Amino acid sequence: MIACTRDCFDTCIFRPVYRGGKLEKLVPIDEFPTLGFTCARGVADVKRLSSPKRIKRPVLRGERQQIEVSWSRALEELALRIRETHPEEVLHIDYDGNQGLLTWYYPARLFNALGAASTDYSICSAEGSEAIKLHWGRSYGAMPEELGRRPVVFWALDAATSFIHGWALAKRARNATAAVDVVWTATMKNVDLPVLVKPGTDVVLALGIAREIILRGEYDRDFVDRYTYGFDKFVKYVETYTPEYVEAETGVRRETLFRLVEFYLRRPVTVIGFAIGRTENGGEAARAISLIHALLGDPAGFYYSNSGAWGIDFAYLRGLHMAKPGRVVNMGLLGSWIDDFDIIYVWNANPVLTLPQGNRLAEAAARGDVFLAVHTPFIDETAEAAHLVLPAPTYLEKDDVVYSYWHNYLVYNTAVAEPPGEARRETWVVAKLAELLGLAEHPLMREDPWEAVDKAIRGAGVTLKELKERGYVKLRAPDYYNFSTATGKVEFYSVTAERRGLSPLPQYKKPQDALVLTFPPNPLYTNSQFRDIYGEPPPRVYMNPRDYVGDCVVLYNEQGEVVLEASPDPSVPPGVVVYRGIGKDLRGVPINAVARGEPGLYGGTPKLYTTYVNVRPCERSN
Ligand SMILES: Nc1nc2c(c(=O)[nH]1)N[C@H]1C(S)=C(S)[C@@H](COP(=O)(O)OP(=O)(O)OC[C@H]3O[C@@H](n4cnc5c(=O)[nH]c(N)nc54)[C@H](O)[C@@H]3O)O[C@H]1N2
Ligand SMILES: Nc1nc2c(c(=O)[nH]1)N[C@H]1C(S)=C(S)[C@@H](COP(=O)(O)OP(=O)(O)OC[C@H]3O[C@@H](n4cnc5c(=O)[nH]c(N)nc54)[C@H](O)[C@@H]3O)O[C@H]1N2
Ligand code: SF4
Ligand SMILES: [Mo]
Repeated sequence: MIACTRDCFDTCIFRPVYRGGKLEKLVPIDEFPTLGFTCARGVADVKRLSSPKRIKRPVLRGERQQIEVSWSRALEELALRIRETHPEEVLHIDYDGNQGLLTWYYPARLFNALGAASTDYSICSAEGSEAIKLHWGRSYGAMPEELGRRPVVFWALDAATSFIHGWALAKRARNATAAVDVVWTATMKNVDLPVLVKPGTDVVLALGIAREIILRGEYDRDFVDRYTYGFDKFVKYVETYTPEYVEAETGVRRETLFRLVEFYLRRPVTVIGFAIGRTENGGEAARAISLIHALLGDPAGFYYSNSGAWGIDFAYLRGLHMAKPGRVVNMGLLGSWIDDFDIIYVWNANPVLTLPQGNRLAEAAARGDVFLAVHTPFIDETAEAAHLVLPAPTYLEKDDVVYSYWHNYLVYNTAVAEPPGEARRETWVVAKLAELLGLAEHPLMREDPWEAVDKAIRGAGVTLKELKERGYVKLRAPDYYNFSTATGKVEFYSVTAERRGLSPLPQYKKPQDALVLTFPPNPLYTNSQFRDIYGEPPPRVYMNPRDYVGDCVVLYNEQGEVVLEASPDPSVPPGVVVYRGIGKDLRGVPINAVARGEPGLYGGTPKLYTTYVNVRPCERSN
């Protein structure tokens, strides 16, 4: 068996099919929750084994030329530079290009043993997770089966595009569905109750729903009495979130609000999109939405990320029980710290394209201000900018252990193909580097990577041996009644937040009255991957006919500007600009050159999806 390791809710499980001893295709298993189907990317991965973008040998780039070098030469070059640099001026950037425990997590051990700097891993879901924890003491929620059992609200999530198995479960069950979004996405167009909100105002809508449930006396008194703290203060607080105020701020009319309230009284699951944490007031919205389920007495009623539900010890894999990064930098603020580093080592991520102002990383590397090394299976923008490129196997070419942030199946991935050329896996590379840096005897590096995995998954109730024998194991559902907050209860009024100097109740700050650039998902790509198969995402934005100023536009703000084709599109409301995918403008500048990097208050996630921009038509030179 082998599970897709992409940064994706579904973590599809496949059975490999060979022909003449060679991998022919991957067949999605019929069992729950893969259900015998997959996406356009899942089927393309076999083709990518021989993608023209594959890297087969280490490459060293000088000012004028690039040469293929041996692994020993490549790693000696890197080690020499690291030895000459203060550890805090060495930064590693890694994210979820491959979710394997050995591929993503374990290699950080080397850098922690060294005392190097790390990012805060905030780009995707941290804001929502930390926000929800302020009230619940945890951020995990509903098990996958629930999506087939109950009505579902997709809040800030185009599930039809980015979460196809969750979407299929809800639709096949023929239960009622609702969605809350700022754009008429595929999901919005295909649910029973679509609710269009103005960007960054979800917290007002959620508190308005809470007020109405309380007013109607429809909350679960028994649950509130036994398991919650601060209900009275919450009741008082939401008083001002009247239907009139909700309509004025969010644009949601009273009748629609009431329909959504009635929808909630049917005890749906809310799938809270990670996206919410990337918006203005996003952490506040995640807090407020999760509290609707406290009113309903339904502690498994929302789903955000289940990563924390399985008991996998990610910190142990990264060696944080023994060593800490010398410094931690926020992913959204790359522009502000890039000059502080001499060496940046990247794996499992494409920060030049995917981080706000990632273009400045490429610029710093081009100026020679930073030495950039990248370990990746494919040439991407970060590898193009790098001084040292190291070839990695894809997930089909190495054994690993893979978990899902949605479903509770842990998978032992057995390699189904041979790595090309001299591609070497991540654990091998950090072991070699450790030798060259004199860290091979450090206890973190001495522990065999597989032993580390075995220990890290014990909390999930399974041993590596058992997992390997069985291929995959269904993990137990977590305890929904264990609230590790300051009061040990679900905190409507968060003492946990108050003790940290944060607001105990969700706050609302009016978003700017400006055009908002946002990023609904593209079905052909997972973040920046699969462009070698499907080409670049079109350098185009979609705008409401009211905002449309011509077929070529410049979007600009204090970060910079991008030049894009534009199309009028009535499924985009006035005031919103949509770009689908993570790509580049007409000149090849990353779209994220204008992205908002300002971090959220709780988990530091950049407010990328509420990027304020100005627009002007392109100047034609003919
Ligand atoms: N096909 C595909 N699937 C993917 C990915 C991909 O790139 N392509 N990426 C994967 C990754 S890394 C992640 S994190 C998840 C992404 O999943 P999420 O980030 O959870 O959600 P998305 O499906 O990308 O949709 C986000 C939605 O939020 C809406 N939105 C923007 N601003 C606001 C706002 O202020 N309020 C509300 N209510 N909605 C708003 C957008 O219009 C969009 O429809 O998907 C994963 N799956
Ligand atoms: N404009 C805009 N920007 C965004 C977003 C958006 O919606 N719009 N979404 C944001 C979100 S939610 C996320 S999660 C981030 C994602 O940001 P990233 O994690 O940087 O994006 P990916 O494209 O998933 O990662 C891709 C890189 O991982 C590498 N990789 C893949 N498999 C392996 C492997 O087995 N080993 C090694 N060593 N490397 C591997 C590949 O080289 C690939 O280029 O982007 C964020 N940025
Ligand atoms: S990208 Fe997502 S839906 Fe597609 S194969 Fe991978 S896990 Fe499945
Ligand atoms: Mo993400």
